[in-house]
Amino acid sequence: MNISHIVNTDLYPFDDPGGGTYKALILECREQLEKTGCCLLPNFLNPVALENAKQEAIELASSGFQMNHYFAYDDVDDESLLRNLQFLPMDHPRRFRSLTKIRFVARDLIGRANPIQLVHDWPKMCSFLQDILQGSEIFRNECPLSSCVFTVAERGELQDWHFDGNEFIVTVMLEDSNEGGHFEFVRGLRDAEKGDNFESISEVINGKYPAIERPAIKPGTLTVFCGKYNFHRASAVEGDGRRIMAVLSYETEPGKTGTDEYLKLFYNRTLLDVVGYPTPRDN
Ligand SMILES: O=C(O)CCC(=O)C(=O)O
Ligand SMILES: [Fe+2]
Repeated sequence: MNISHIVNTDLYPFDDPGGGTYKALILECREQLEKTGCCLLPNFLNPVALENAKQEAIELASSGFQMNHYFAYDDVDDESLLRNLQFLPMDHPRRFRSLTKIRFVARDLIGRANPIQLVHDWPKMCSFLQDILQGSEIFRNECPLSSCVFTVAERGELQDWHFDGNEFIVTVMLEDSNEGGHFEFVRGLRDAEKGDNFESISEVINGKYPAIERPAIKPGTLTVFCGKYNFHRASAVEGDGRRIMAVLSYETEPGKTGTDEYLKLFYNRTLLDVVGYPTPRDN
């Protein structure tokens, strides 16, 4: 399958950066990111590509790694003496444990022809991301396990409130759970200089924050989200539906892969477990 069969290039002509449609798209995406930290590209995948990508994700779901882990919401090592958690009030958000209970299908399990793999590796994705984020150069994450994965959540499964380590994340919704399984976020609760807004974070965690954003994300939609400073979660799936997301990673430096510690946690494997990686050289 060629990329023009996979991506709706009429709506999203990433291969025509000089054209009016592309220029208008970039302005629109920048505006969305500026306003909300999140930008949605509905119908990004063509229907056949969406169906193919989803079918493979469904077939692979049971081979994925079932994660069931509580994180600190800011993902800082709990045991670190520097955190002095014992001196914090019992209801302080630093004591909150954010549950990730979801299945992760690593990239090396996914067929090379899967539309999502082709989208991840499409060089125009990097130029598009660079154009909308207007920062440094963007590179693909090169990890054979974590650069491009599926997450699968069934009833009661979620990725609770957190901030990401990475500046931004790219997702493509493959299947919508119908009930629950919402992507939700709140802007601006973390500031690079001022730190975290503990009061509002507490409200969010306790279900008391009045203005949580919950964009309607339909299957086939590509989302770019700046998760480093915007508090977010994928809420618990309810009912019999299933939520399947493709998660695509990009970086501001070339050649990045997941660390062994991170890969072990999310995939129960490390780079040493990937057959043929790194590609053997002749000498
Ligand atoms: O599944 C989603 O919608 C969000 C995923 C997410 O927050 C993450 O992978 O860090
Ligand atoms: Fe996240």
